Amino acid sequence: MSVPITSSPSPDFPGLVAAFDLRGRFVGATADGSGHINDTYALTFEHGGQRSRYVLQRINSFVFRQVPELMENVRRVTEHLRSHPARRPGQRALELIPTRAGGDVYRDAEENWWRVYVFLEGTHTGERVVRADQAHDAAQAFGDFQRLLNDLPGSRLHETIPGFHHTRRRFEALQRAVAADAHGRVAAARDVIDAALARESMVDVFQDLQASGRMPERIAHNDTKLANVMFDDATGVAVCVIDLDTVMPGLAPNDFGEMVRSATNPGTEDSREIAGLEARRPIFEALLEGYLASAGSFLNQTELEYLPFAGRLMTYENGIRFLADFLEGDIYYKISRPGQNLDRARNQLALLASLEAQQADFAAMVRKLARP
Ligand code: GN1
Ligand code: MG
Repeated sequence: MSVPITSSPSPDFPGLVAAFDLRGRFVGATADGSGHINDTYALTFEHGGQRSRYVLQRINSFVFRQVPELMENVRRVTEHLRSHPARRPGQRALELIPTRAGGDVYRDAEENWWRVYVFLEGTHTGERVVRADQAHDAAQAFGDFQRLLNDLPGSRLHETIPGFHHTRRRFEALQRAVAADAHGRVAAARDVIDAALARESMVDVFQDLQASGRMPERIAHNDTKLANVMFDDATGVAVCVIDLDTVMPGLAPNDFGEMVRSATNPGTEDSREIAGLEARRPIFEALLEGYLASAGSFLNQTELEYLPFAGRLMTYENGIRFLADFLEGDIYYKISRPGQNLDRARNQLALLASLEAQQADFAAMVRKLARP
């Protein structure tokens, strides 16, 4: 089995910078971003007395096995979004800087994959949803993202992680991790494992709906947390969706579900304070209103009906993924302390319980707001 790449102490920035078609004098690099997967740096350049910034990322090739295909997706999607006539005024899209060899991605001598985006000046990301209007605007931006990609020309996008939201496979991976107990951690996680295995009835719902033709395949973002939306510093408006590595064929409700998972949580997914944890109802409502404002025009009846379920499913799926990773020795998600993946799993299962408790209320909200 391959081992995950570990962060090298300091990348060779001058060497990397020279591989890309960047103008001006390289001033410096700083670590940036909060993702669990890739390594991200902000690069500063000076050109004719002006400063410009870029985002340099090392793509985690343990997680993303087919980087050239991933980058082909990113290239097609960003170009389509940037030139789409139906995008909202002020809406922006990521822009790749090509390598000097004319490609989208650079492979260094250690076989690391690197890419560079233009830095979105004058914007910031939100780590956590504080106000309902942020949830509304982020959800509208992700709905717009789906809407504009409905007419992406050409072949089907590559599946950058095959079976990413195939919940049955995630469930089976958890079962294998429990059976193997390779690190002797099952005992410590018993309560969470039991809570996860008890919900097996959730795992086939979306794959069955898709197989029966009721839920169509679309292009989904697949990582729709607030940290992946950039807000304009001056106006506060959500102007750009980022982190396009998992953009691929998928189900629209999963993107809404991932927003519910990440935004209705009153704390972060890392929080150990889960006693009395309650999914925030006003945030769910704001997400729903924002998402329907952009995606309401194309979603079918089944997709609409299953929006609340998608919130529970994504919470569940992330929970069992964190749990399996804990049992397998923390090989997938970055951690900064022992037990963090178990805490994340416990947090997600607590959030799930609260989403379940409010299920009827959320379903009624959808029926009220999603009227044609
Ligand atoms: C990972 O890249 P990042 O940290 O935003 C993960 C998502 C999870 C998320 C949980 C490729 O996202 O699926 O929902 O962590 N991405 C991948 O925070 O596995
Ligand atoms: Mg991501």
